[in-house]
Amino acid sequence: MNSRFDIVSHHHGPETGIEFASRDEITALQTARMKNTLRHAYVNVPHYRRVFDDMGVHPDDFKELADIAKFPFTEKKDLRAEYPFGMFAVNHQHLARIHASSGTTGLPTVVGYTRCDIETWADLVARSLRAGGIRAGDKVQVTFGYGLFTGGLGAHYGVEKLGATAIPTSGGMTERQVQIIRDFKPDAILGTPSYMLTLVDRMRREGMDPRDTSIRIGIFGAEPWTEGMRRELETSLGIDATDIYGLSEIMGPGVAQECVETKDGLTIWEDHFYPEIVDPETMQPVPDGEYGELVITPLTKEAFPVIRYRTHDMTRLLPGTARSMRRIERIHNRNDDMIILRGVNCFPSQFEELILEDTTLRPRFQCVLDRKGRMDALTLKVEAAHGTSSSQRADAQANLVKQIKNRIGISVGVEVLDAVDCGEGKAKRLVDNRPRD
Ligand code: DLL
Repeated sequence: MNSRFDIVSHHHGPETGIEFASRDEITALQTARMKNTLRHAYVNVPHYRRVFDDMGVHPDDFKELADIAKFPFTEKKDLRAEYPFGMFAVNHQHLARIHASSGTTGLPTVVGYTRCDIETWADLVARSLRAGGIRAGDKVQVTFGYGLFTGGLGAHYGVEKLGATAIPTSGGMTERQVQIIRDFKPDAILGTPSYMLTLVDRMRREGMDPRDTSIRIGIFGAEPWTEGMRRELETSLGIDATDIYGLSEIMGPGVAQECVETKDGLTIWEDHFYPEIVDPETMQPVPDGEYGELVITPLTKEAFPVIRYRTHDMTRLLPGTARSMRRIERIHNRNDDMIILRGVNCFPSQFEELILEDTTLRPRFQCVLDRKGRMDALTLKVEAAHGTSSSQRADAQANLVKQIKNRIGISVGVEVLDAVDCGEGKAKRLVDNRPRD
């Protein structure tokens, strides 16, 4: 039976299989797979042959994992330059699927999968969902967007592979989502944390107590969120909430997943991904435990091998706990959505923490950057809780301005509004209206 006890029970039994392999076994597997991947990229992707040759490195120069530092990084702009299919390592007749990442600027990044890549991906998502507490036989509502975004279909195939039942609602149509939660009685729900909050709000507006639903497990990701947001979702829904990470250039969801029995960061599935943390200034690898930018080399990709992909996600590597593979700490920020306001660096997640401290505010917010005269100005637009009076809002506004000044050290404008539109999928936290000069 699927009881909460089941989630932790395997803790007491013998632990077998790759998720519990020894460090030596993992290293040996990574080394062998890295060799193949470097050769595959060099032989089948003209970009990699060119950049390896330019740097004077050859796949044969890779003997042990530390040798990866000799090889070039891959940036999003390298993938864009080969738009749409120039980075694919197989012919089109071997492709089972194409996805593209949500275009932040300019062209989307296009990625491809062979049938075997799709199988691997489904296996890793199934493994992730299981680590998050979902079991075969559970009904799982998938609110990630279906389409070119990897979230919906990636999660969906994993749900089916696990032996669970997919309810593919995709994103949006909030009223209908709530009706489906009520009538189909899902055991688990997958989506972005910000959209889950929208669903909670809608349930309340319809007079439902979100704690009364059938949902036991929530697995959320695709955007940064905080421990405060976890607490809010867990208590308002009465669920266990864990974090799922991934990116389209590497695969999609299921690169790393938090284990429900420990909730202490995300286990990166090291049999398929080799993680490094680099100092974003020097681009040199740093030891485990130190913060920096996550760089990932997938080890088994057929259609779309990428070498040392710069994620721009800031985190650190930690030793394994619930699994023997290493963990990454929850990702709060990207080193490219950092806001620098009058010499002070700050991140949207810092505002979220402060907003969550005020019960008259909802953690639905957006940071708008403008240029006022010669100075940049940041305005935080944040949603008021239902039923707050105008004097409560004025107090919340003044208090937040003060808290941000005292604790983050910058002066910002705050607007407390009835509603803030952060988009339907990933919350869009930063709007940059500054003229480019
Ligand atoms: O967001 C894939 C995904 C779908 C992951 C569903 C998890 C669940 P992209 O659209 O390529 O792919 O965006 C990848 O989103 O580099 C991070 O900056 C951010 N991101 C993804 N998951 C998390 C997370 C998908 N759990 C980019 N925490 C990544 C923080 C996340 N940021």
